[in-house]
Amino acid sequence: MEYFCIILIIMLASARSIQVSSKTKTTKAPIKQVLPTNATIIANVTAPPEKLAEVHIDQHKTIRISKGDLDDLLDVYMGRIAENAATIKDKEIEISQLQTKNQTDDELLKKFENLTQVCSTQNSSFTAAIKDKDNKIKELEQKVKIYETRLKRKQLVLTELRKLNTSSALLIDHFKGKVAYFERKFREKKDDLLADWEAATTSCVPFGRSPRIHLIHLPGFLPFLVPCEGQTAAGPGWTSIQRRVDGSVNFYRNWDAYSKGFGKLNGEFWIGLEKLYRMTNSQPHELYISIKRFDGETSYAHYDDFLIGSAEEGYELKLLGHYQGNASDALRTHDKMKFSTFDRDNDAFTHMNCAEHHQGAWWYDFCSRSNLNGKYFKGEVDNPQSVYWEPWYSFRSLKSVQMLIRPKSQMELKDLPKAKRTARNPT
Ligand SMILES: *[C@@H]1O[C@H](CO)[C@@H](O)[C@H](O)[C@H]1NC(C)=O
Ligand SMILES: *[C@@H]1O[C@H](CO)[C@@H](O)[C@H](O)[C@H]1NC(C)=O
Ligand SMILES: *[C@@H]1O[C@H](CO)[C@@H](O)[C@H](O)[C@H]1NC(C)=O
Ligand SMILES: *[C@@H]1O[C@H](CO)[C@@H](O)[C@H](O)[C@H]1NC(C)=O
Ligand SMILES: *[C@@H]1O[C@H](CO)[C@@H](O)[C@H](O)[C@H]1NC(C)=O
Ligand SMILES: *[C@@H]1O[C@H](CO)[C@@H](O)[C@H](O)[C@H]1NC(C)=O
Ligand SMILES: CC(=O)N[C@H]1CO[C@H](CO)[C@@H](O)[C@@H]1O
Repeated sequence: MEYFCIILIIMLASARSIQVSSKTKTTKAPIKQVLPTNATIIANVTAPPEKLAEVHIDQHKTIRISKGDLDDLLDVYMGRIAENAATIKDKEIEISQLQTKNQTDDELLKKFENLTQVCSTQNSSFTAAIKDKDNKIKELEQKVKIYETRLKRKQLVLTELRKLNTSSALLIDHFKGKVAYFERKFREKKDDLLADWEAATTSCVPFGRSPRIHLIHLPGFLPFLVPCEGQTAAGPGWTSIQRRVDGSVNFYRNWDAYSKGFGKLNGEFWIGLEKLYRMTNSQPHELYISIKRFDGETSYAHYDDFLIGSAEEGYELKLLGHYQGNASDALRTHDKMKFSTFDRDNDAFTHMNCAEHHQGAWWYDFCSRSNLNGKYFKGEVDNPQSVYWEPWYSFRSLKSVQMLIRPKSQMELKDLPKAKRTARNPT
């Protein structure tokens, strides 16, 4: 160090043009101001000064330097200078590099800023997107909740339905049972009906004393119901064809009604002329009429033949047979007469409607000695419109009447009353 300082002093003293670049930064600026900062100039320093130099270290010491010494020193010094110049160059490069770096830093900063901006833009867009997604998630969650509630409700409904289903299944079982029951019943009933149908006979004879309503089946004619009568004085196997008991049924009816029949089979009724025609034509029949006054007296009229003509024949009373009884033969005058109603005047009178006159319907001739389809009076009256049997009780109203028929052949076989009658007849 000491040696370097000495060189410096020499240089300053001997040649002012020689520039010295110190390694310290403090000396750099003043040198720069004086000398151009170019290493090439420094190279020119190589030119040695002509005179020798004397260096006074202090008052007592003086160092004499020879030219040769100086040259050596100069060599060393020049080497140092070159080194320094190289260093400076390095520094300059470094600085310019730094400057470029500053520039690149700027760019980087800008880029960073740009990036930041881009990032923040992206961030905000991402944030927005996230918010959107969040909202959508919330929406979905709400929807899920709604669906959950709906599902719960559906499950409840399903449970209810299952319950209902089981109860319906029970009901169905119940109804199946019922259906089976009714099917069985129907089969039984059907069998009954079929049995009835097959057993249906042409008269009440097979039912004997059974006083029930039975089915009668005549060839070529639809089966029909009739009240069988087996418990009167007339004996068993009779078919009731007309009954008057209380006036509950109106008997003042037209031809059609008398043809078809009307009333109630277990009360007052008229069986119908068409049926009478069919029955009495299927086989020979007998007729038994029983009548009763309001005072309780009874009587009967029995005819061993009874045949009614067809509708074309006006349901004519074609056969009446022999009379037998204690009511007297009031029907005889009506033998061979056609039936008459107020709207079908078949009577013997040309200027009189007997049905109208007697308020009934009958085999009227010059009107009538009997009027069993006449007007019913609830008490005894003397009235030609009433239900009367004139030879027995004049035109006085009767309390009850019943007309019965029975196939004759059956009578021969098991007719008990006939035996009695024949026994009683002589008396
Ligand atoms: C330094 O010297 C070189 C040639 O040696 C020259 O090209 C350059 O311009 C000089 N620089 C200055 C600042 O004088
Ligand atoms: C670096 O750049 C900034 C701004 O761009 C500038 O102010 C500064 O002087 C520069 N530094 C150098 C060493 O060039
Ligand atoms: C920032 O980046 C965008 C897109 O990457 C580009 O268009 C724009 O020029 C950039 N700005 C700067 C200052 O680098
Ligand atoms: C992104 O944006 C959100 C909200 O806008 C903000 O809180 C967050 O700091 C931002 N992040 C960055 C890295 O910019
Ligand atoms: C309803 O009941 C029937 C018969 O019991 C059964 O077969 C069916 O699966 C049931 N349905 C439901 C939805 O439970
Ligand atoms: C007619 O005969 C029946 C039966 O024999 C008898 O019950 C009735 O009292 C008799 N009536 C008269 C009026 O003789
Ligand atoms: C390299 C260089 O610049 N050399 C110069 C040194 O100084 C002399 C004069 O003193 C110039 O002639 C050289 O060109």
